[in-house]
Amino acid sequence: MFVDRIKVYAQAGNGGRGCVSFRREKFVPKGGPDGGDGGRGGDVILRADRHTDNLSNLFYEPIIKAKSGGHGMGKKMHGRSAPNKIVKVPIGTIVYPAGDDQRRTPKAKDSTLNSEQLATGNWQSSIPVADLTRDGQEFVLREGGAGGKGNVHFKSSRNRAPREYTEGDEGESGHFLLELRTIADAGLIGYPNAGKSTLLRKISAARPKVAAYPFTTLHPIIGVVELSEYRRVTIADIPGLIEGAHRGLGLGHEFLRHITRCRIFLFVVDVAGSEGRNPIEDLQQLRKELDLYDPRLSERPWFAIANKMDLPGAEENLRALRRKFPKIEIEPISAAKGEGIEELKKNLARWLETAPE
Ligand SMILES: Nc1nc2c(ncn2[C@@H]2O[C@H](COP(=O)(O)OP(=O)(O)OP(=O)(O)O)[C@@H](O)[C@H]2O)c(=O)[nH]1
Ligand SMILES: [Mg+2]
Repeated sequence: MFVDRIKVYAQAGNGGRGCVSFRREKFVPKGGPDGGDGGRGGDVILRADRHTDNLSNLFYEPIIKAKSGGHGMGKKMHGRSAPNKIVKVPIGTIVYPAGDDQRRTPKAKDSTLNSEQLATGNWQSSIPVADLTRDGQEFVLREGGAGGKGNVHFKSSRNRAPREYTEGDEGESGHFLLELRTIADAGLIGYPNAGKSTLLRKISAARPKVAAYPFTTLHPIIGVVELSEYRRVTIADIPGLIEGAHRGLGLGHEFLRHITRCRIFLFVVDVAGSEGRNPIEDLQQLRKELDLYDPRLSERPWFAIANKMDLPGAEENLRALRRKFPKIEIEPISAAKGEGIEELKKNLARWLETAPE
């Protein structure tokens, strides 16, 4: 199962209670107070992890709780501090507050957000508190409570046998919406059956399913492409788009947010028009869908990949496509036969070098 958006409830651990206790020793009739402090409650922490590719672990456990600290004990012993609860999330996870029950509003310093990184989407109005973009990056979602004080702290010249102590602080809690926006260098955009997954299999070790029916790919898949010994880039394959995708037709729009953070777009068309389609219309329609989804995405550098060059009619259609889009670089390939792939990789390196970060 692939989960890329989920609401969770986080509850950090409470601090342990301080202890009331007095020293009891032989030959020391009135031992002073020796109640220790409570331990700290555990934090709830999100950690970006490159081996986690979606949020499905939270689907089964949408309530995230950290343990409470231990109570203080006699002989000035501190209660045990609870371990932090660490939840692994995919790189590209964005965190939004999602409830009015939060015990504190997120502090400005919490925000790891770079406004440029947060391109677009349905959540423009809601301000995220974190954007986990690097492997191993952590975000303290909710802080555990501090431990209470034991009676050892309350001794004074007037009160030598204090019975005072404090409770531990409550752990913070609150609702959050976690949303994954895949981070990749390039995004493949095309109609169903254009051959996006076939291409990704050819140029990377990723193994998306390929089949001769539409909507074979049901969720985004990232492939790592080795351009040279020193240079590797990531490419995201998303489900096919159809006309009206921005309105939610087909698998639609749901998945367009996964290309909002790609630096360049690669539009894949079936240039042979093998399913009775017209590659020129396909490309125009795909551009339009992207623009309707978010006009800012239209400004991002884009290139076209004319796939299925091995089929009849492809050469002719390619010429027509080039006439229609004279300013756009169009790369002819046959993903199935592996033709034009090396040339495509070379161009990919160049396209990414010139694209803005
Ligand atoms: N002749 C020919 N067929 C191809 C080529 N590339 C892909 N195909 C075929 O086209 C069909 C669809 O390929 P996929 O890679 O699954 O297409 P997709 O764009 O990922 O499709 P969705 O996941 O449904 O959006 C499969 O039957 C492929 O074998 C090509 O270069 N030439
Ligand atoms: Mg596919």
